[in-house]
Amino acid sequence: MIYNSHARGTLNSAMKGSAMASIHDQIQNVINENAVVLFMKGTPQAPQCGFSGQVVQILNHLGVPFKGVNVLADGELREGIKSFSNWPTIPQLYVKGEFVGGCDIVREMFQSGELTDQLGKAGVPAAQPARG
Ligand SMILES: N[C@@H](CCC(=O)N[C@@H](CS)C(=O)NCC(=O)O)C(=O)O
Repeated sequence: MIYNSHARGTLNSAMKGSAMASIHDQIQNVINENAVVLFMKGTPQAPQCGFSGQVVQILNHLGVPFKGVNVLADGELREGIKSFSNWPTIPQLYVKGEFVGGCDIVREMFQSGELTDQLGKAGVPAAQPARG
């Protein structure tokens, strides 16, 4: 009985590990295939959280095409993106496969002009300057 329960626990945790690996693979594929990816709550057209909405507004203001990934559509994705990035919250912005940050970081980088610079260096020119 004790042995069986231990075996079941081991199997469950192995299954959880493999589901997480699969989610991480899916996340890696999305960020490989799209220069700018925003993991967010809701969609770019209808954000379901103010923090996600702010990052959408900034990217739209800069004229940056991006892929929005709605983490509310999938609980495993919502947790998987946190462990993938080692970042506890959503939204999360990726540019050319690199984690940029969440709402606070993106907003600060936008205000300083650093976001436009980083996008330009990554070959994703913004349509409008950050200041002006
Ligand atoms: N200070 C954060 C704000 C984002 C935040 O606090 N997000 C929360 C509430 S939307 C979150 O993702 N919590 C974990 C969860 O909902 O799974 C940032 O700069 O991005």
